[in-house]
Amino acid sequence: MRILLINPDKFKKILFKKFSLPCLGLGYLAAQAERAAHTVRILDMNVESTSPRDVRDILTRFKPDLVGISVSLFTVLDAVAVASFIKSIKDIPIIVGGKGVTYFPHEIMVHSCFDFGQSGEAEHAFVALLDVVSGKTEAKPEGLIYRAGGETICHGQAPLIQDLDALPFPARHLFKGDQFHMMNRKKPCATIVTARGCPFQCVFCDNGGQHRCRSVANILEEFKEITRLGYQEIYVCDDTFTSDKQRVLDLCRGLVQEKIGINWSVFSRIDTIDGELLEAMKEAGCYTITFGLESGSDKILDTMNKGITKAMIREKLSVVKRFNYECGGTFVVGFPGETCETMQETYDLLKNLEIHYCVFSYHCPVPNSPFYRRLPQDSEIRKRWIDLITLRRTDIPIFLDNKAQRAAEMHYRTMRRIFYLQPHVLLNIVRMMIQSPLRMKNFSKMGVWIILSALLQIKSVRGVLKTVRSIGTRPIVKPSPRC
Ligand code: B12
Ligand code: SF4
Repeated sequence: MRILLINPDKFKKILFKKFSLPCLGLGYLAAQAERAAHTVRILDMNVESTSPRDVRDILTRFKPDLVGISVSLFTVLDAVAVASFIKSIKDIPIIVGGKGVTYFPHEIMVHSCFDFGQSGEAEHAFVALLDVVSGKTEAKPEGLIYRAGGETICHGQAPLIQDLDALPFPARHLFKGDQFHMMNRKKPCATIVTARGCPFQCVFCDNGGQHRCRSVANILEEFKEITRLGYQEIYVCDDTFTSDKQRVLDLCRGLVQEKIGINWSVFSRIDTIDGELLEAMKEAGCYTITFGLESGSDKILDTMNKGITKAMIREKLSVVKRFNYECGGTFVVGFPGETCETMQETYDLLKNLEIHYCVFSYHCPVPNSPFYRRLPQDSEIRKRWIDLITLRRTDIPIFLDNKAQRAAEMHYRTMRRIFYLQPHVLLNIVRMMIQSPLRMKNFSKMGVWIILSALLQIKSVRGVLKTVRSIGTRPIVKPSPRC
């Protein structure tokens, strides 16, 4: 069969090349389908310029017998738009998969443009489903979602894949465009997953538990393949790369012995690193580590079940500094239970924090996280997610009321300002830019974009003057509306 796999986004012509990482999930499905002798094309609308006419052209030229669409919790609207457009041109079966389907199998099927859904990690199930659609077999794979007699039927739960080594490597030859992210020194950048799930259980995260690791030999093979394909960097997508120290030490030893010589970046937790590990990773090519720091308040860290403390953050970051890594931290904004005191503790931590960049994200009560699982069945948050998936509303259910939203937004802006307006942070950013022409270009583009979008939001000349004046005079720490 000829299969078109789509990572949906808005229909648009991309004027400036933007950064985005390859969609590994589709790469894995494509590899599995190619192994079963199917022909695959991947359309990543996040990376490729895609107008409706482009989709029409692909349908005419590639002539797919079937379309597979990846639906995250945040892309239902785009997925429905592209699926409906395809259906209006050609009546071919459309299968959806991804987290939006796994968490809301019944709700996603209210959209009649989708013929089948497949929940969970779908490498095996997808190929089995292709056999069902092509009429080779009637045996339905576990996790299949379909309609019969006006009802949506979920055929059990797709099991998690235990033997990750048995999977073919993602079909990277099908990825198009220069794929890279904001912090890359070089491009193109490949992504890799060396383990799925995570051994920890932070309450705001749906990736905790069900941790499965690939063998070191298998990962080394993929590093070699990526280098052979001409990629210049690797972004390791594991949730907590360093959770098994011995595995990482063995991998680093292998990378050095085999002289693979490619730079890579990882996500980690500060309680899983030490000097020995950091030294081995540096020697093996790792140069950026992003840690989930989340908050400067021990009380909030405890409520999050994060298993780290403010003192631990400072102590471990000073060890990281010794090895000269580029180091980032992620923070959660607006976690339930925040008070003026806990926010102030985070502001205090952000001052003189030994890291190069921070990423701040609003707390999002994602389905399947421990936080979400504790909500009552009839909670407003659950209802709002269902409204999002069925497109009765299109706003992501982060805030339930305006007061909480205003407080979180103020907290967000204050954190960003405190961290990024420190001279040593600005100096570090300049150093990071100087190290790489690619970064210089990206950071400048980002700067122009921020200024342009800020200007577009200001409706009058008076507004412009007021904004410019306030940048100079606003106190760095502003009390939130809740205080
Ligand atoms: C790389 C990455 C990105 C890349 C590429 C995204 C992509 N489409 O692959 C970029 C930079 C674009 C990105 C953007 C965002 N990301 Co992101 N990203 C990741 C990361 C690090 C790895 C994803 C990955 O490759 N997983 C491995 C593959 C094998 O798994 P998979 O994609 O789920 O695919 C499997 C199944 O879902 C299924 N499947 C998937 N598609 C399909 C389609 C069909 C037809 C079928 C049958 C099956 C199927 O089968 C696949 C193989 O088993 C994850 C963290 C993680 N470790 O997962 C975060 C993560 C997925 N991202 C996250 C977030 C929040 C975002 C953003 C919202 C960030 C933002 N504020 O903009 C956006 C949203 C983008 C979007 N379109 O949804 C969250 C999602 C939280 C949640 N519960 O939904 C995660 C889990 C990080 C985290 N811990 O918070 N991201
Ligand atoms: S936040 Fe990170 S460490 Fe915590 S459960 Fe999720 S992936 Fe694991």
